[in-house]
Amino acid sequence: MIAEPIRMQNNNERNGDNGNRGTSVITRTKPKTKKPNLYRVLLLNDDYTPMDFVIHILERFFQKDLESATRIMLHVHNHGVGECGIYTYEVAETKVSQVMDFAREHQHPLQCVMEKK
Ligand code: TYC
Repeated sequence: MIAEPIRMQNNNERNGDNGNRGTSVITRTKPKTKKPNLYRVLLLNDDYTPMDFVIHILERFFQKDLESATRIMLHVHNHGVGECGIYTYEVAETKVSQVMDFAREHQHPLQCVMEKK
């Protein structure tokens, strides 16, 4: 919770009557929380990217252990698409760029996309 000063105009404050008179500061006590928009980062299947390369991607960029990475890779292989993680916009965008750059460097056609939750 953040205490936020809010300037209030008193009843006795008149236009042109400046200085410090006629003002008060109150503090907001209601918790003001905003849920961030979240984005799924997805891997798409293709016929050419090696399974071990996809597992490596999941370990390196999505902090998956070998077992989770293998499970997600096989899910993508069998179903066409799978979730690597859920992030705020900027983090998701960075993950997608990192994966696409790394796949391109290694000349694999792997595709990574993000979608709003
Ligand atoms: N289908 C690929 C193969 O048989 C493996 C693969 C899995 C590719 C997941 C991409 O996102 C992917 N070598």
